[in-house]
Parts: sequence; C-alpha cells; structure tokens
Amino acid sequence: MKPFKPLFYLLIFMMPLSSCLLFPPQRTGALRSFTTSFESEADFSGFYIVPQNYMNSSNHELTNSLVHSGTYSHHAWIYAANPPSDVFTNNNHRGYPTVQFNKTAQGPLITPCLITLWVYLTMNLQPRSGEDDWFSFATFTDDSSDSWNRTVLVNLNYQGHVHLMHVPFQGQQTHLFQTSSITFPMNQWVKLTIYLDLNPDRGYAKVWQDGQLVSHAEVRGAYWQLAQAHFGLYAPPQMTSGEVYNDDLVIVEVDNEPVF
Ligand SMILES: [Ca+2]
Repeated sequence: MKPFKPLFYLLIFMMPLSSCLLFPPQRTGALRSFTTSFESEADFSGFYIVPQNYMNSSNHELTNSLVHSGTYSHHAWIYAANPPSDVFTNNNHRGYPTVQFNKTAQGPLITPCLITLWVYLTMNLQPRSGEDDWFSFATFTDDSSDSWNRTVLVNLNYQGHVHLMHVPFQGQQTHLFQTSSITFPMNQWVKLTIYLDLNPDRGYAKVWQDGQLVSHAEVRGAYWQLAQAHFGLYAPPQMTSGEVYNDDLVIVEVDNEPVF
C-alpha cells in the first residue's frame, strides 16, 4: 500500500489557483496613481508600446495638432483593413502605449480604481455582416502576464453607445444599466470616467460620459488588482479609416465611487 502524501495532493489542488489572488492584497501607504498628459513618451518608459505601422494598417504618435491640455496628445489612426481574425489570430487594429503597473516596483494597483480620460474620436462605425464595427476606448486586466486573460473593456458600438464589455464574465455583455439614449459625440473632446472594482465576489464597473452614467455592470472572474491597461486605438480588422486622440489620463486608487 502506497503512503498517502497530503502535501503532494495539496500542491496539486493549489496549482490551478496559483494565478489567482484568493485574498485581497493590502494597500500600503498613500493611494497610488498614474497620470499622463501624453507630453512625453517617457511617461510610458518600461511599458510595452505597439510598434509604428502595426500590421501596415494603423499608426500612432504624440502630436501637437489637437490637444486637450499641454502641448501634445496621443493620436492613433487606421489607414487600411487587416485580414479577418480567426480562432487562432486576433487581427484587430492596435495603436497605443500600455500602462503596466505589474512592471513597476510597487506592482499592480489595488482596485477600486478611478480612471479619467479625455477622448476626441472621428470614426464612422457601421453594421456589417459578420462582425459589426466597434471601437474600444479602454482595456483593463488583472493579469500580469502577456496573455491579458481576463479583460474588462469600455467600448463604443455602431449605434453610438458607450458600454462595458466582458461583464460580468469574459465574453458576456449583461449590464445592470446600459444607456440606449446617450450617444457618443464625434469630433469633440469627451470626458470618460470609469470606476473599476475587481473584488471577485462583489466587484462592478461604471462608466460616465461627460458626467452622465452610461454603463454599469457586475464584474466577476477578476481578482482585486489592476495589473495592466491600454487606451488609444483598438478596433476590429475590417475597418479602413478613423482616428482617435487621447489626453489627460489619470488612473488612481480610490476607496469609493465618485459622486456626480
Ligand atoms: Ca497633453
């Protein structure tokens, strides 16, 4: 009879859970934040930046042609279509610097976090056979790996409504509240405010457009922390044109959601 090896079985049991934080990490010191007015690429030093002319169909830069404040903003644009995505390949358009708290000395932020971003969008979103057009303003993940396995997105659909994506779980779109009347205006600066709580038991997210609530949903399957994020340009492969400016991005740990 073989001896029972409790430690061995305990390790086997724990392995699938090792990538999750089962208990809330504790904040230490003052609430942390990340702020950029996109005045310098150095603000993203050490973070991954999508290469110029990614897939020979989109590009991005810091520009002084249109700003919300300061001298520069982040500008990204699409100039050609990509091949369709398939189950093995994601050919979405990309043009952005990432914010990788996992690569900083203090590690990921601990949610809840409040994110504010100014966006100036020029994009003609259309319904299509296959995949309708959409645009993504923001992507957040608790995952510190390059896989970005569990993401929460703030997207714009072709009807013009800003909405949370991958809520409550990855691949789902079930909201506690979703606007069907407030549309996102093109060709002007718009302030997006996002509250993100990744408590695995009672987490939720809210999005306000110029101070008006437009999307609210529970978030499950994420664990406490904000490890990485990106903004800028993220859109499906079939789109052939469109541009976006970002300015005055602030990501800050908070204790409660804001009151407008
Ligand atoms: Ca600026």
